[in-house]
Amino acid sequence: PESHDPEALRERAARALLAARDRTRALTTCVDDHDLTAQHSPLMSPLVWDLAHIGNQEEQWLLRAVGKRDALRPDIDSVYDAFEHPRAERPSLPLLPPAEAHGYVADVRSRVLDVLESSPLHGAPLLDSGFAFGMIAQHEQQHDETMLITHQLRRGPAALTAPEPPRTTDGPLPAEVLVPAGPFTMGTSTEPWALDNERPAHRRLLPSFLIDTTPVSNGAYLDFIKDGGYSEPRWWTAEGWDHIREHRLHAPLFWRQEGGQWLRRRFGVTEPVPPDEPVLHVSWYEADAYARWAGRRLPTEEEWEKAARHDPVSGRSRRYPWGDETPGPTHANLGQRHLRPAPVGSYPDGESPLGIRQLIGDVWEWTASDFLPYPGFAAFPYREYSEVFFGGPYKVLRGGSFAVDPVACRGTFRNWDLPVRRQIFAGFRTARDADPEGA
Ligand code: AVJ
Ligand code: FE
Repeated sequence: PESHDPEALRERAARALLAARDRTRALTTCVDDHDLTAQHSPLMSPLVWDLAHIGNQEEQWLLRAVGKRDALRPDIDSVYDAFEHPRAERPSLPLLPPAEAHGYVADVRSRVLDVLESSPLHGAPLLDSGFAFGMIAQHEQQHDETMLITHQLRRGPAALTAPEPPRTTDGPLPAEVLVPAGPFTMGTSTEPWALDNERPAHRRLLPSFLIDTTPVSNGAYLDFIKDGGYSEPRWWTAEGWDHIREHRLHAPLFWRQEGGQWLRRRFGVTEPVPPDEPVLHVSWYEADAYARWAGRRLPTEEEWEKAARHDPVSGRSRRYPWGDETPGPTHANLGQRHLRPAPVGSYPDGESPLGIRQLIGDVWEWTASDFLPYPGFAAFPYREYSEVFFGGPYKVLRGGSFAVDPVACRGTFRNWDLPVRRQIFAGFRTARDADPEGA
């Protein structure tokens, strides 16, 4: 589907970089300098760290590695190295003040656009199809999601607003869908901007399974809460149980109960919990416990990707549930167009061939799987993107949230986080094995 014409590639890269910068600017100009330099949660960096880190990664990869230009600010590399400094200590680093950080990223960008004009877009893995430019646009968009998480954690009046997602639900849907047994192709070797952990394409054989047609809703999750789910150890893994006891968790993050009503805070506004929205801000432990309570389980990463990509007619794996077409506004809730997930059952145009909805967009979906390399994995272009996380305590999330840009979202895209994480825009759907004879 992608053009190999260098001018079209340049255009695509420039547009992706520009879209990311528009988003970054919106997220870093809607609050004052105090809010940009403050640490809103020890789990997050100050917004101004993310801002200059975006520019520093762009300088390192596009100016220095691709453009072979002299370093602009080698003196700040270490301050913006995520591995050198954990998030909690970033406020005490000698960060560029907001005006300097804005100036730095703009300066890097104008030089990078110059590099893009003259850079060959083939002949080396970093250059092929403009990979490095796509990687850096995705990196910026990933930090834009991180910054949106910081905005959600920030106390005080709303700094961001967006229109409500459209109501595109169209009547009752079956609760679950049978995905027949058989092989499918997982991962990709052809998607030009796919990151190293999505590669290479390889065959997987899966038994039949059933998977929820939509993400689990707040209403369904409330049934789990009301049924005493948080005080019943049998629904929880031992670690999950210890974790909710130690931290006294009894509902998703940002929820509170007042006079018998459940309320939740969302970007500075408190509102009743909407029952038909996908549940958000639950940890892997909570998702796993809910599934067990419901007599089900989380889907594996393989099951999720087969549900999202496998076309039973052609036998081919597609880029998205709806086909190969780039996500548009009727396919999925992506790109921070809306600041919440759409009601469960929305986006009929985005459904999979088997009728599974909202696999892409709305909420990241926890899977049962640990974050591991595919057979034939090769770290590219740096070990710290994926490789150093393999085999750690991380669980895989799939599908992307309303905060994810289409450039960083596809049927093969893999995200990962610790099983305790709740501030990320994560929900889940459930699955179960098919009955042996019914399948
Ligand atoms: C893939 C979302 C887990 O934010 O930690 C950003 C993406 N890597 N900068 C993260 C990333 C380097 C990464 N996640
Ligand atoms: Fe980063």
